[in-house]
Amino acid sequence: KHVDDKLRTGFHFQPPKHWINDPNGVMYYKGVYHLFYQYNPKAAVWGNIVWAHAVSTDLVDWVMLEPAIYPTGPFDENGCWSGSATVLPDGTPVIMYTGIDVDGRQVQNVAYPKDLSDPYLREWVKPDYNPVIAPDAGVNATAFRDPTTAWQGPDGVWRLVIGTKDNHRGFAALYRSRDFKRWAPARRALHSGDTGMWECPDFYPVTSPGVDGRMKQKHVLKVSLDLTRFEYYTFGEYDHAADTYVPDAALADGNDGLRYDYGNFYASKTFLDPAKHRRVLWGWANESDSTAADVRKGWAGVHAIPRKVWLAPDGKQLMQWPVAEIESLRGKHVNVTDTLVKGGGNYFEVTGLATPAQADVEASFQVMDLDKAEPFDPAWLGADAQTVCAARGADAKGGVGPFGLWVLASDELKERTAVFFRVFKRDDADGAGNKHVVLMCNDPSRSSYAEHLYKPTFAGFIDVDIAATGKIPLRTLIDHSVVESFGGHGKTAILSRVYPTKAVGDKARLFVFNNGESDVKVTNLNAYDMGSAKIRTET
Ligand code: DQQ
Repeated sequence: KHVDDKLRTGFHFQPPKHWINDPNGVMYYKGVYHLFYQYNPKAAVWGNIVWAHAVSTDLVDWVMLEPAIYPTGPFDENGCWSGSATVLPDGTPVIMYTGIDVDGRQVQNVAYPKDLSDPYLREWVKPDYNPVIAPDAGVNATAFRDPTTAWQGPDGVWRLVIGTKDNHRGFAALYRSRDFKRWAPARRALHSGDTGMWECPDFYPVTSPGVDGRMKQKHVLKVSLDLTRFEYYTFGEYDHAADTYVPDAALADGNDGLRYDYGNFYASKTFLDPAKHRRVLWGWANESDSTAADVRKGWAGVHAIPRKVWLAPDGKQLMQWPVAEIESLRGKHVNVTDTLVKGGGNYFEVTGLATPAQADVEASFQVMDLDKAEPFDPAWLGADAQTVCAARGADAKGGVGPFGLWVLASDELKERTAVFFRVFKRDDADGAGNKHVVLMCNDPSRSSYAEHLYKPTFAGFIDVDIAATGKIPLRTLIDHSVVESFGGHGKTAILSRVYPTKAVGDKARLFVFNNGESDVKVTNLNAYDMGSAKIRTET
């Protein structure tokens, strides 16, 4: 069947065709990164779910292998859903995933590599004693899935959590085992929230040198909310002996929680990369086009660029940055320095790139007249950034901002996706905290001539003290139908899917715009053509 590749990505992970969703069981084993993912081998819609498998030595180029886990027994006859890998102390990796069993129940199964000397670990064996965790009485058997990577307590006992719900309450259910085979539920869940089902939980330690110079260790708990299709995380203290997790008091659960990404990003999972001593985050970005369009194109779903994740030195949030390896794809480079964009609706083109539809842009914007910032409407206090941005899109003139990039822009500028900032003054300044509110937005409302597209505005606040720094840094990865942006050196991320009809391939253009009253200076902008990742299918 024909695959329409016009808007396929050049360096974001996607299989040659068909449907893909959650990243699964990501791990590093003997020099090779393994990425498994939810995949439909037959069509560009969700269904027939198996664990497809790809390997890489650099997180950029991939060898696509045959699916590793697919239905074989009564314990997964109706699908092999999400799960995680754990590397045991003797070096053996084990996968635990959710099987949909003959009765439609969600059960947890394990699988081990057939041949540890195969560097690609192509074949996986499921022991006959599966499932290893079945939903007990009192557990909702149709909402009991997505086991995390396991960790070992000081007592040598393994622990993991499974996402579940009880009516409207989501839970990270805790299980324990000595041998990875017999698992027992803990009396108390690790955490819960009044949010509906918790899918794809992830629980892991992060360490960072604090501003006081002392190392801080926290544990992060991330969950994916199936009702709203967004993820949030908290971090706090995990007591290894008592198995209790207490999020830091300042952090909210649910809708007001912190997010890895304020855009199209779901079912994510991290893994520890022992080779580079970092934690790497993978997320899935769904299409925002119709199912019929997905089927016509022959493909659906991409993965976000793998991101390094760490705790901010001030201990207030996580930071993320695209793994350094993708910079190996950078080609021709253009630079703009100290260029003023006057207030009142001005813009200029960044010229000289061969492939502005496949590019990596790093820019720093200096606000010339912060006094022009409009007061932050008290009605917006407590509102999420998205509400504010939807009310004040990229074309709504402001005091400081909107300014930023128009990416994937067509010749006559009718198609364009805006990635921008807006700065407001806070009147509630009681001496504490920043005196300004900085908003980062993604406005795709003009991104395409095509009709009937889902074009949500996405936005997040950035915790920067603009009065002190004067500048806002932005990095945007442009990849045909992906616009993935990082504001404030990785404090706020927004991934968006867009479907231009004219700003396609070498027709796409890149601009800097300023629709605010205050002048803005582009102190430095580096834009790079990006090469394409090499994807080879092993036959
Ligand atoms: N996708 C999987 C589930 C998971 C959901 C099924 C999240 O295991 O809860 O494909 O996107």
